[in-house]
Amino acid sequence: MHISKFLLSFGVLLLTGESLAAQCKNPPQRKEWRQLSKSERLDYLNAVTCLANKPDVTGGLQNATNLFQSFQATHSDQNSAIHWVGHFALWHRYFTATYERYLREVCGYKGAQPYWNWALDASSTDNSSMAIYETEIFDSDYGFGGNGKPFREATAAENSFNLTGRTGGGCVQDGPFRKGKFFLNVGEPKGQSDCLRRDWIPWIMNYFGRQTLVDHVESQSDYTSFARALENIPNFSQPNIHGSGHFGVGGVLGTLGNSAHSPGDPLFFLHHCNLDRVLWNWQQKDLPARLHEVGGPIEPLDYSGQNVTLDFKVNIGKLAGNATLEQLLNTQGDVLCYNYYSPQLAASQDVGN
Ligand SMILES: *[C@@H]1O[C@H](CO)[C@@H](O)[C@H](O)[C@H]1NC(C)=O
Ligand SMILES: *[C@@H]1O[C@H](CO)[C@@H](O)[C@H](O)[C@H]1NC(C)=O
Ligand SMILES: *[C@@H]1O[C@H](CO)[C@@H](O)[C@H](O)[C@H]1NC(C)=O
Ligand SMILES: *[C@@H]1O[C@H](CO)[C@@H](O)[C@H](O)[C@H]1NC(C)=O
Ligand SMILES: *[C@@H]1O[C@H](CO)[C@@H](O)[C@H](O)[C@H]1NC(C)=O
Ligand SMILES: *[C@@H]1O[C@H](CO)[C@@H](O)[C@H](O)[C@H]1NC(C)=O
Ligand SMILES: [Cu+2]
Repeated sequence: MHISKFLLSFGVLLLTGESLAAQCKNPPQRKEWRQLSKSERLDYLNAVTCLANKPDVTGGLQNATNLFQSFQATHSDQNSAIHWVGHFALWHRYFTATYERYLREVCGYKGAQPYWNWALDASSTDNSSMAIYETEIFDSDYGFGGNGKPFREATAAENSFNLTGRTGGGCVQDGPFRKGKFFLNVGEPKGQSDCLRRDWIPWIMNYFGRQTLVDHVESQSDYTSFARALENIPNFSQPNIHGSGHFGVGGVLGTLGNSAHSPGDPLFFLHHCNLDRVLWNWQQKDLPARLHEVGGPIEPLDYSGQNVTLDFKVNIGKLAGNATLEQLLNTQGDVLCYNYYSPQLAASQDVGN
């Protein structure tokens, strides 16, 4: 504080530009989708549509044609290096926070990245419950639209895990991201695009999205076991909360169920924001120690090999600069700037003011 006053008084603001920008003031307060007013929901949805109308920044990576697709392509490009690794949660934290920053800085969105807390509606007693899909998340006017229609059979090659209980597979037909209005070019031949697809699988949504499973992840005693509980194993023989939104919504033929191209469904960012909140909750249980702890394999599933360390760098391609895991552990540091809204936090801030 003294230093910046000193520099300001000599008029060398330029020199301090970097450190001034590094301060996190008034972090956006992230809320659950249902905590937003209807007009805030529209502001968010309009900002996503705005991103999809801005130019791509990746140089056409994977045939991306707009800024929304720049994110999808960047994830797709790194798919084989960012899952079942120690940096999984923090790579996706950085990715989601950068999306939030672009919504605000490029598209004038004033709010924070919202999250989707599926555990609020997941049934622990009825795998076939459709309650989650009847929430305002999937609203046509103030949400992300519904299932993909019509139902389409999946071939054996498409459904390599033999998942049962699929309900969709076609294009999303309603809402702001419906067929004819929203286009996905990543992974398609140049000049061609696909629609956003969904393929709801109720048992995965309910069984993988349960609060007891969230509690299990948040109760892990160290980062390495947290990371492992979050992703679990890459098949469907055991549940994992990361899989809930991906396969409960994207199933076998839907965009969100495609491990490389999943950020093509705008719901990806609400799902991953919720997983990030789970990490944040876990960190809050033992701050400041958990601002300085990472672990888990550098190579996917390589549990006997090298582990990530605090100075391990991740990159999100052309979207932003590289960052260390230690920088990404702090949501209000020199790289990230956001917070999770809680009534308790708001109350204490009111008292403070
Ligand atoms: C839901 O499905 C899973 C996987 O088949 C099963 O293990 C679990 O017991 C089911 N839960 C309920 C409440 O039926
Ligand atoms: C799916 O079914 C096929 C054909 O029955 C079988 O060969 C394959 O091993 C099954 N895959 C899984 C992951 O169960
Ligand atoms: C991009 O388009 C080209 C030309 O149609 C095609 O050969 C290529 O496979 C596409 N790239 C991806 C990642 O799908
Ligand atoms: C699922 O993965 C686990 C751990 O990698 C493995 O032990 C198990 O056999 C797999 N199950 C199926 C059905 O492939
Ligand atoms: C990586 O971490 C695991 C779990 O803590 C540990 O068992 C393993 O020895 C570590 N690997 C190396 C090379 O240190
Ligand atoms: C960021 O990391 C990537 C991948 O390791 C590397 O190719 C690139 O040069 C780095 N960029 C900067 C600015 O350090
Ligand atoms: Cu991912």
